[in-house]
Amino acid sequence: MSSSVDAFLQHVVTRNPGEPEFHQAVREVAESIMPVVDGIPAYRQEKILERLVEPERSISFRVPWIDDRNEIHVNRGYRIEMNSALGPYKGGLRFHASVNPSILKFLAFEQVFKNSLTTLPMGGGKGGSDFDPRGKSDMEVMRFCQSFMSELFRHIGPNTDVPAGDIGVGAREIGYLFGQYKRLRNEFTGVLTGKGLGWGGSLIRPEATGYGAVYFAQQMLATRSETVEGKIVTLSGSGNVAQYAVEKLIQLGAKVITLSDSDGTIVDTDGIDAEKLAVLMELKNVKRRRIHEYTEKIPKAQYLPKQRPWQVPCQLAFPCATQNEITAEEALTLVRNGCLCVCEGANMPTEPEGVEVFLKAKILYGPGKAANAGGVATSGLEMSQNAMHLSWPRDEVDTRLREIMRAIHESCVQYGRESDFINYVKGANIAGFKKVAGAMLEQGLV
Ligand code: NDP
Ligand code: 2IT
Repeated sequence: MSSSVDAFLQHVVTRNPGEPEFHQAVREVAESIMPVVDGIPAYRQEKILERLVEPERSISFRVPWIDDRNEIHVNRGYRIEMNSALGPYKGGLRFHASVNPSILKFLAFEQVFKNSLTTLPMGGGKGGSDFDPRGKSDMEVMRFCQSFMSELFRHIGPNTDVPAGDIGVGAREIGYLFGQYKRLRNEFTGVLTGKGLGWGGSLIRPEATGYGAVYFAQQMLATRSETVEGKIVTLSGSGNVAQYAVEKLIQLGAKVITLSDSDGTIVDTDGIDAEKLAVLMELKNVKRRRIHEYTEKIPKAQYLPKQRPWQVPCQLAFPCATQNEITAEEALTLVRNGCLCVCEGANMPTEPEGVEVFLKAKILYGPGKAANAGGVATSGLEMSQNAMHLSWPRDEVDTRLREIMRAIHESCVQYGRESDFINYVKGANIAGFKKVAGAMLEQGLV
């Protein structure tokens, strides 16, 4: 690593102690972009890097709520407004027991570059709470969302900051959050994305992250004259991103053989077909149950408690659960088993040493900020439709999503091409950075 990367990281670690995920995300970007920064004096003079790692605004608040037994709970709510050089802050809300400032800052930081890659006018932000939605009733979730929005509403708006879903925040939560915002502000605006289709949501938004990741994999595979068709796929997670990645992979003729949650993995060597996917969706989205129950409906599938899917041999791997879910050892296992493409539906799912393994093996490795940008891109399309007070047909949104993923891939190739392979990490970081940095220079010292 260059001494300027070392020195910069030292600065970031000293200013942000105890935030390992944030340090990890900054390190990866800094390693890619430092040669660019070193080559342009204005970036140094204007302290572009130092400004990029300092959120424009960090909001933290108390979220008290009452459960069904009339017991009071107190959670923490956050919104990190990271960078607005390219547009209003944009990024999801995560409700998960593990949520803390480090995780949200890493996600907000990644979001800045991801949103830049989409070419749509969106800055970067992220928020959420350490509230654990698991096992909560609809009424408890509603009361929590109402309390959360009772503070958040004063910080957001359709031209200021536009939250959306992430882990633990889907259509149900967006509905409750929107209802409370509308009530407090007395206005019906596109302040959140991922809304219901009947009240301002966009067709394809639920599908967009998973579909987009598969479109990105298609682009990567095409550089080696390969396709998705006929490939054996392992995939982690079983939520929004995982479900629609599976749907698209099935449509394209791939054989997906795993799914997981934080308790374990199911392996279905016959392949998950459309019918089994419908079973999974009912299980997860309607009944809100755990993945091991898949084996009750499909007895031939095997459940591996406490295990992740990566020891199961595959040609394509789609991590779609959470950060740091592929270690260096697991990355080595994937490569040794013949995996030719890892496409990240989740944010930062591969540990840095695992990324090294993929880059060294020169497999097709699509980092999250490029590969999963289809979700936020389609949120951007939802914002456009809301601003115009109209809605585009499904095919039109899907065509735009495909084109955005193709263009992101092209940017990665432009900035990531090395003598004998495409380094998508470098490509995504440099392409994302250049646009944000350019806008920051033009907007002066803010
Ligand atoms: P969901 O809440 O719908 O699903 C999350 C899935 O990941 C669940 O299967 C969950 O299992 C699993 N998971 C969550 N936390 C952990 C953990 N600590 N360890 C193991 N498994 C875990 O979320 P999404 O599908 O929306 O998000 C998945 C990933 O995709 C996240 O990294 C998110 O940031 C990223 N992403 C999401 C986008 C979106 O539009 N929704 C856009 C771009 C990226 P369990 O039920 O056991 O917690
Ligand atoms: O990580 C992400 O890009 C998201 N959770 C989606 C954000 C959005 O605003 O749609």
